[in-house]
Amino acid sequence: MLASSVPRLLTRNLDKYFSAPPIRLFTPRNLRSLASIFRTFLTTTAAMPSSLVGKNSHHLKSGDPEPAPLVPGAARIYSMKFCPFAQRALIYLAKKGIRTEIININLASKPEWYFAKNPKGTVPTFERDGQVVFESLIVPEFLDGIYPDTSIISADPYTRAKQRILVEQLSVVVGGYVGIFLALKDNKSDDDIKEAVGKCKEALDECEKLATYNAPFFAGLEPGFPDYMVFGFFDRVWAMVTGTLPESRPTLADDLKQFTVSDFPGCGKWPRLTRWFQAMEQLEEVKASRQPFEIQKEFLKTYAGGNPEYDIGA
Ligand SMILES: N[C@@H](CCC(=O)N[C@@H](CS)C(=O)NCC(=O)O)C(=O)O
Repeated sequence: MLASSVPRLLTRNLDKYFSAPPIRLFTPRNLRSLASIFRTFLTTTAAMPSSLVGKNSHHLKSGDPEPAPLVPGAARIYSMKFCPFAQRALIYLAKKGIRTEIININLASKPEWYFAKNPKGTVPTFERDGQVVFESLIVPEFLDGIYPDTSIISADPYTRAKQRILVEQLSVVVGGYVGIFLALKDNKSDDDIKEAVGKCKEALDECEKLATYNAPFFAGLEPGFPDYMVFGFFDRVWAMVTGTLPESRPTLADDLKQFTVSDFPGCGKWPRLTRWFQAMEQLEEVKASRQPFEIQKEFLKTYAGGNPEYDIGA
């Protein structure tokens, strides 16, 4: 009885199945959705680090041919592995998940064709669909304009203005680390270097006042434009005062003990900045833009020695 009812049940269900209206896969709506998924796949990726392709590619130099033209919609950034200005754009592109080809440029021997894209010969320069934009504070604005779905710059004029002011104020650290760098490069005396380190500490003191305990980031509870624009500068201070300098001038150990590698710049003197730096280091977009400490440190040494090795660690 039971055995005979099984085939009947099956046939009934099969009948139901075959009498159902056919599933139409290739409707115009489905095709549109598929095209959109495919487009998204081509231009963005969910895993942020992989949206940047060629971060450690060889730096192109004078005499090297220009890379092949881009296909429509594809993005490219001209960069240098250790440039904090280029890092602004890399963090931004990674955060927005824009699949971007990185072409590294040897800044000590620039390829001739590069000046046609950027007459100043600086990095970063962004390129897409024949449009070429340089200057590290203008590139992010352009990126938000052409990829508005992932806009980072605030739409509120007051917030935007305040954040730009913060970027200006925090950029004081550039003078801090460049001062030390130049003193090393010119093989200045320990006293001169101590003075440069003192100025760098003053710059960090100023930045410490700008950070708050209310929020981990300069933009608030979430990282934003000011955080992304200045991280590279602090990253260089970190490599300089906790790596390159102590190794080059062990005699300065006392002057450098406030800085620590593990909690940069150092909780004792700059607790808010330290919290900020540590929060930034955890972000995928920051990881995607960054070079490891050892490599940064070694690069700065070659740079201060007058022979920058851009391909170090590649
Ligand atoms: N104002 C430029 C500065 C960029 C800049 O100075 N980048 C450095 C590398 S970190 C550079 O390209 N230097 C090459 C040169 O000046 O010839 C920007 O914000 O994009």
